[in-house]
Amino acid sequence: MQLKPSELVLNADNSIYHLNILPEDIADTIITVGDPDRVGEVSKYFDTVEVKKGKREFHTHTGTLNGKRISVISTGIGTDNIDIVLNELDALVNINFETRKINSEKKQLDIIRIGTTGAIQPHINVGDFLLSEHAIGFDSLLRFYDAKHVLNEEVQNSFIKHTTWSKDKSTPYVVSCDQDLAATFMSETMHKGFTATNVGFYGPQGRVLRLKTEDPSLNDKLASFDYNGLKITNLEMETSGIYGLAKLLGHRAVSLNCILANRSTGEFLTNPTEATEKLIEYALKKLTE
Ligand code: R1P
Repeated sequence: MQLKPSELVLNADNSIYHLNILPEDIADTIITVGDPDRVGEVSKYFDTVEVKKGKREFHTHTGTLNGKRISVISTGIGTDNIDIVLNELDALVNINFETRKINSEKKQLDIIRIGTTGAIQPHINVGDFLLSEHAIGFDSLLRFYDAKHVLNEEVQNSFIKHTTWSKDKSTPYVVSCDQDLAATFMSETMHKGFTATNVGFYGPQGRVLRLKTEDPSLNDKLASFDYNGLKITNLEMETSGIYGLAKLLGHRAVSLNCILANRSTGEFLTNPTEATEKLIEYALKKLTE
């Protein structure tokens, strides 16, 4: 089947619509970061940089480090952007842009998120690193796909019951990292976590400035949820979408987080840039050693 121009949208130079890059511009190992400024903070460690392209919040640098070809791409904030980034990355490697047909042989990408997050358990300190073994999405992204086979409905249903989750909000979904890729980044200093992916930074994460939230005790309920020892550790805004779409598309994904805030103690790291830099160094070392 040939994909119509309205479905597989390409720019005049045959680059993919939003990411604005060509198939040869990306490596098989992709680091995603939220902040476009963080792309350079990662690629400054590369030995060579061959590609620097961008459009909107999606900036890409591709280069090599210790002989390994790596791309770093900014996603901006939120799972709506993750829908664009994951689908367009997959199209770049698994669809022929000349014939507009899906390749019979599929390529698998390794996708590593280097992001920031807020912890909700008191024992996780600001400045610590956390690998999301699982994620629960409060966004509805995966609900638009035929995705039931990659979701953990048992944990989802137990969570809905525990929190008396309102039906007016989308049904939470539970997804997991790729265990083999995750093993590359584990160490004694890395927390293993269950990450909640929210659709916003304020109300959806229980932050009250001037607006009341629908459930003032939501963060307490998240922190007290316990499914056979599996507890929710932190809040951010991309991981569930990355894990869900990566699994559906046949890619491996892992989300690494630097803890900038602890919502249960009220702390926020005084130097978030320094802490994020340490996670970048850690991730690049593990990826290339
Ligand atoms: C909110 O400030 C943003 O920071 C976190 C959240 O997931 C959200 O994208 O991650 P990044 O620092 O990777 O963007």
